[in-house]
Amino acid sequence: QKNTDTAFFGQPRGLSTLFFTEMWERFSYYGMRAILLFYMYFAVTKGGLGMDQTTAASIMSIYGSLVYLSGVVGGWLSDRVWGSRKTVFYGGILIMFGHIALSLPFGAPALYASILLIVCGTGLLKPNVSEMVGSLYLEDDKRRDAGFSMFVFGINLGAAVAPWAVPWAASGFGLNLFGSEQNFHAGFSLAAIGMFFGLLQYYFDGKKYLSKDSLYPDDPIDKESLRPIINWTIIGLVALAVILGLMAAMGQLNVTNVINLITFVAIILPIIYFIMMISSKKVTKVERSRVIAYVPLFVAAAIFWGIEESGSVVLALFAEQRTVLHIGGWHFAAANFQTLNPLFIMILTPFFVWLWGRWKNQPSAPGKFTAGLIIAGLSYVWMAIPGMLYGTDGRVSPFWLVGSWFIVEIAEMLISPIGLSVTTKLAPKAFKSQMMSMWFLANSAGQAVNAQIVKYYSSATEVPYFLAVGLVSIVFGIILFFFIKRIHGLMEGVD
Ligand code: LEU
Repeated sequence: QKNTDTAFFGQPRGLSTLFFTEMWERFSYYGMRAILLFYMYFAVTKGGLGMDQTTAASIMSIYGSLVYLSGVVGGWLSDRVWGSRKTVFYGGILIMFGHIALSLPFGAPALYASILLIVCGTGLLKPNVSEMVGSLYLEDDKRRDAGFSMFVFGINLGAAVAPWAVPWAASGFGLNLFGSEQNFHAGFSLAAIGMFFGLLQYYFDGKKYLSKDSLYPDDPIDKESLRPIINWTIIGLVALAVILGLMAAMGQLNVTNVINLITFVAIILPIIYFIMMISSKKVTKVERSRVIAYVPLFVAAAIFWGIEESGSVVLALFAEQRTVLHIGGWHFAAANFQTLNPLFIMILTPFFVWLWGRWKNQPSAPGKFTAGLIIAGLSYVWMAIPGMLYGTDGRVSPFWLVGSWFIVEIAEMLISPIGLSVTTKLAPKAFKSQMMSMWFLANSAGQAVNAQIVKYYSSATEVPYFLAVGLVSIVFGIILFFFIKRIHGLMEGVD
């Protein structure tokens, strides 16, 4: 049974359940990420783990990559085994325990356990909570787009509040609980509590307001099809164990090599998906053309997300090491800057909704992607300026960061919502949910590349780093420009 009720600001009541679930989940995720980088590389005397900065930066990126890579499995489990309602709930539980692990003083082992739990948990929760938003509406319900906009607002609300709340907890709630030092575990506890609120609300309200359909898989798997999948899973796990075992035997089982391995998987997986879809017999000629059109958009999205997601790594390092944090009587934590990304999204979204609603001959999706890539590149070129003007030894105004985030969020407006909707429209019938996973895989691939390149970032190298990465994005944007018409043609009528 579908909802026609209008109890939540004109939207079905179930939207409020999903809104708050995702708000709290994102609160916990982005709150944790805001302090995690510093927790990893700060000295032990300052409450950190004392890792070297390049390893910490690389872990941040590969972690981000894995979180969206695991959605492939999460989406499948929901479609074929558990149904979305349970899958989301299990995911939330794993995420909460992931944050609890970090709230305990168990150092690096707790860190790796937490990463594992949150990667699995987010893979179960994130794609399926979005999928449930879509299924609140009947096919022709005109409220769907507005519903998604509200949902995305919830995401960013959680993401914007967390970089204030979590560092505040880590610093002792302004009560000087931990002296002048930080207690990162207190911060991670707040993330765990946030996810707990999300779960509580999801469980009780979900029972009342979410449809019974969501309790069952859409396309339940039968015993026969299950067997080969179990076999392949076992083969995969054995292969993984063999690879890790070989690495260990050769004395090569270390963080760097595990990161390299994951980078490889995150890049190869979408390539396999593309080959599979393009060569599948279930895909019609028109659909095949659309998938081919999606390839350059995917690459563009990966480059964009690479820059966007580096905000919690590269720009976070810049905030900590190169920015004046005392302004007037105020002292900011470097982690607070993470609020700027979601804040600008909330500010800019209404303007762009208005713009797309009014602009008659607006550019096609490839056109918007072109502009997005060039603008994202400019947000990096912008960050090269302070180093060029004042050198890289001292500290500069935080407005450089504010400016960079503002610019990159304009790019996000041109790529994120547009990409999401074009992904659904270009999806072949037989690969609907896989295409949705592809959208997250673009982010995952971008962050996997980041895990390799952030190693070259430091204050000393910031100018060439920002220029080089920024130019790659701009140059790719320019190349895309010359193919806009061709790609649009391949899209076969999709705008
Ligand atoms: N900022 C987005 C979120 O957390 C990123 C996603 C679209 C990959 O939801």
